[in-house]
Amino acid sequence: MSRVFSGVQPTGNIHIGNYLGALRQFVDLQNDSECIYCIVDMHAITVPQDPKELKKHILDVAALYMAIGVDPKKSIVFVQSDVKQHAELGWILNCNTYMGELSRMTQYKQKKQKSENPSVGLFDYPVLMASDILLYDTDTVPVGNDQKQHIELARDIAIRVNGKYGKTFVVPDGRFMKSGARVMSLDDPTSKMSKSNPNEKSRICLLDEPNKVKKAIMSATTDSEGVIRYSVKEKPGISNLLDIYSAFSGKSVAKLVKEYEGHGYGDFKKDLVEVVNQSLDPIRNRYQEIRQSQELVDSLKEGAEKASEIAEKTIKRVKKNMGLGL
Ligand code: AQP
Repeated sequence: MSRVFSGVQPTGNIHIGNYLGALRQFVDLQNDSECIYCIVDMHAITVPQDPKELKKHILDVAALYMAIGVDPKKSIVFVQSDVKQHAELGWILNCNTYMGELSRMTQYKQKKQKSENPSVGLFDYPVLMASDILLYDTDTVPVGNDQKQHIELARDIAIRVNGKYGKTFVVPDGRFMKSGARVMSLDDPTSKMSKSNPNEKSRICLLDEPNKVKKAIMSATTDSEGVIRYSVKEKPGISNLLDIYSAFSGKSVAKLVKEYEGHGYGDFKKDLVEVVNQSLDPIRNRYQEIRQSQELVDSLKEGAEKASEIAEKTIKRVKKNMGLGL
């Protein structure tokens, strides 16, 4: 059985970009793979966090995992900082990664611009991500397109270590969705939808009320041509909405363009509101009950124990191959 690993940061409200790019895959994969899903709180602290908010967001994200259909009986679900081997392997991999490699990471270049005094952790975050993945002998990493460069780095590090010390790590592959791998911002469709955009109308969060979803979609940036056709370059706004519609409805973009021939943006957006709300309804309904339950905390504790067992085996192998410890 192949092994799957992925994680989401507990840094704010999970939006449809996170869902369509990554989370949706988590559910699809758990029937025929051994899945390990993490709430990556140590990644979250690469930028300042309020401790109370962080603690709350950890459980929020865990409850969302379950609400979308991740089943802790089928998959291992846990909080990253509860498994100490992530940090341990992180250090070891730091010593096998080059400054030049990390300096080329586009996400670091973008994020450091938003930070007055970027932390070493922000620079080093892709190495911690490589540790997360390599710790579990992962074959497949379901993520959004924005993580492609980080997956490449994890592969490069694995290949390098295997070359220097003998077979130590499984070399992982990224898994990207055909539709929804890069959902763009509703206010600026040339940049990706993101949790940290100060404009709330730039995104649709999974737990947004139906009316908020409606407002965000109806005010989404389009263009003055008024014709529904797909061209990311010429018409990024309506193309993004077509992608979102396609990802939620399962209809191809070509079919949607045909269906809406002769219709204006208003009709299209109204139908999109319906489609998105219908998909989010069951998630919103399940979420509250799960979030309040003790079972949530219990399954995270159990998940951390199972994850630690696997992680410890990898650490022992790494230390042996590298000549570390007694
Ligand atoms: N816009 C997106 N479209 C498709 N996939 C996306 N992902 C993120 N944004 C989009 C994917 O969601 C997963 C979890 O992401 P994360 O929580 O680790 O952090 P992120 O990529 O930094 O997410 P945000 O929302 O953009 O947060 P900020 O604003 O803090 O930078 C990943 O698999 C990611 O690819």
